[in-house]
Amino acid sequence: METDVLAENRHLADHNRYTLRGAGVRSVDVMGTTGAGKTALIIKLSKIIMERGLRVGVIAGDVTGQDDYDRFQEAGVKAFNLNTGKECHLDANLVDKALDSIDLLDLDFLFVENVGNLVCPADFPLGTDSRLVVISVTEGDDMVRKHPMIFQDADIAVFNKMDLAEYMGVDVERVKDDYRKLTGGKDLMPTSVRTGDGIRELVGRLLD
Ligand SMILES: Nc1nc2c(ncn2[C@@H]2O[C@H](COP(=O)(O)OP(=O)(O)OP(=O)(O)O)[C@@H](O)[C@H]2O)c(=O)[nH]1
Ligand SMILES: [Mg+2]
Repeated sequence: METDVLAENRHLADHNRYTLRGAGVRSVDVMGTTGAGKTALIIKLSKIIMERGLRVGVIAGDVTGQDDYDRFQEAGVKAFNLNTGKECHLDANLVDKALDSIDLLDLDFLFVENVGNLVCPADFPLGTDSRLVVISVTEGDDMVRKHPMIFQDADIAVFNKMDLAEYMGVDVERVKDDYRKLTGGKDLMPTSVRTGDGIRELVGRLLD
């Protein structure tokens, strides 16, 4: 039963990938802990990407409500609201339906903000070109050790709220080291949406 659901999701993810690439839209699934700064980070990245002349859109995924959708719209980022009802993750079927109502020829880059947690989204690829996972120093320094699956699956991992690291007493090097060991040498990307540190490097990774 579970295998069927995951296989069906993978099939629909392939379909979404085909749709997005066919329309010339680059896309990234933004996963991460609740409150790690996914919305704030996407707004910051979108502004820089838009300054470079690309047209950006965001699917704002949440269990319920439109708080993040409103924030994107207020920040001038074209957004589409997507509620899961009670599920703790987006899936390829929900994204497929959302893509039906989006004029993809009007976009060059699409962010998909997933529901905030490090467990459920891991098993459900959406068909985006890449997957990004965001954690922040306010969750402590053991997130990579506790949730290896999502970090193994993601292409890029971001450690946000670096401006607060000192106050939180977080051992940043330990987290970087955990991630390096888990992924066979990949570098965790430290960022601060507040100060802007690490943001341009991240844009570079997303657009390269
Ligand atoms: N100090 C500091 N605060 C940040 C940073 N990034 C985000 N925040 C704040 O953290 C809070 C949560 O940020 P959001 O962008 O809503 O986080 P989120 O991951 O989208 O949260 P959910 O969608 O609810 O899972 C907000 O008050 C942000 O202003 C940062 O780099 N430094
Ligand atoms: Mg959010």
